[in-house]
Amino acid sequence: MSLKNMLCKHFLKTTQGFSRNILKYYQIINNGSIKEVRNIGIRKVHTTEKSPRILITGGLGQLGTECAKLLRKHYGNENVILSDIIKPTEESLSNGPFIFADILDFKGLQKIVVNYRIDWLIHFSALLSAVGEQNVPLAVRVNIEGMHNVIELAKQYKLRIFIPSTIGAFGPDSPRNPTPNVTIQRPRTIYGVSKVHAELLGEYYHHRFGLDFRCLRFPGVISSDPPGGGTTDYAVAVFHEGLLTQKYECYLEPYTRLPMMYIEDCLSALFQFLNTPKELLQRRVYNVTAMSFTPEELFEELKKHVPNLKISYKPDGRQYIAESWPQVFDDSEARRDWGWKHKYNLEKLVESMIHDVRKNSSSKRSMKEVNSYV
Ligand code: AKB
Repeated sequence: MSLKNMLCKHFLKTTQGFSRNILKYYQIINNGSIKEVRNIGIRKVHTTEKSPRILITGGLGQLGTECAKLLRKHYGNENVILSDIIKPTEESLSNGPFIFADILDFKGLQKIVVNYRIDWLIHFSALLSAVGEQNVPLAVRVNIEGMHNVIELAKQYKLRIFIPSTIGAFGPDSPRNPTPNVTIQRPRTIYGVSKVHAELLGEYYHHRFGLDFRCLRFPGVISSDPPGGGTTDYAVAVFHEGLLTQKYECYLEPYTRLPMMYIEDCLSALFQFLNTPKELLQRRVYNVTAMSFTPEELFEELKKHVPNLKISYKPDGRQYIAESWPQVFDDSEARRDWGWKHKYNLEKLVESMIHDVRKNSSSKRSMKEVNSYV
């Protein structure tokens, strides 16, 4: 059996345990190219391979805790180390190791990688688009200097490194509907600039030093955990405030179309991509998305469940950011190369969010912050 064939088998083994998604089954054909053969349903499969030890930076942000839960299910609680500089809640401490890690402290990071024998690094630490504009020097430090530290660390210790990018890595000169994987990128926020920088440096380290750098450009991610300082956050805030008070004041215009994705799809993409054999990757940075909608379309869907919901609009600086971003994201390359497939459309997203937010109503304070942009 050729190496490529073995890797593909391993890919199926490791990703089959995940979610009810459908993965594409690939087969290596004679000339060495990879051909999609059929779709398979996913079952739980036990693999005998050693689990990677994974460090998650910025672990207490919107994606970290849920990502850790998912990875711990697959790789064991002790193999996934959540880290941040923020004080953790009881819940964040309950399922596995949590440690202090400052991404601006290179020596401290080295110590963690050595002491915990880290294999993979998932680097979530970043200031998002709206909050980055309010403190550009801090965004430069966290998003750019911090990224320099983790990428150098990954090179030194031969780690697989995942860094999320975003629709915010595009700008007003980019085609907006649809926005392909490779096109003009001239973002106008420091967040976007830092993400293009991460994409390019990661690709460079991959080609120059063989670094296993992987990056997905996410759309707005919608979860019951509050995001912190993004432009797409209205699509989370409306669930919290709408369900609590039956009213919501939106900071974007009703017609502002943006690509979006439910958290489960986001983590599903991340997990599947992290486990894709490198032979299947035609590139190191992929667009992924699930849907696109405007505030008006989201609120109409939500009103089916909350008929008395009152919406008003008061656009602020985030409108300018949103107007420079993709409206529809073309993720056909991810679908073609490693079988990406989303599960949640607008209807399912709204149903799931109502369920999640009702279950977890602890985030009222943070939602106030989401709506206070200067
Ligand atoms: C933001 O709005 O800044 C983020 C993003 C789309 O990257 N949610």
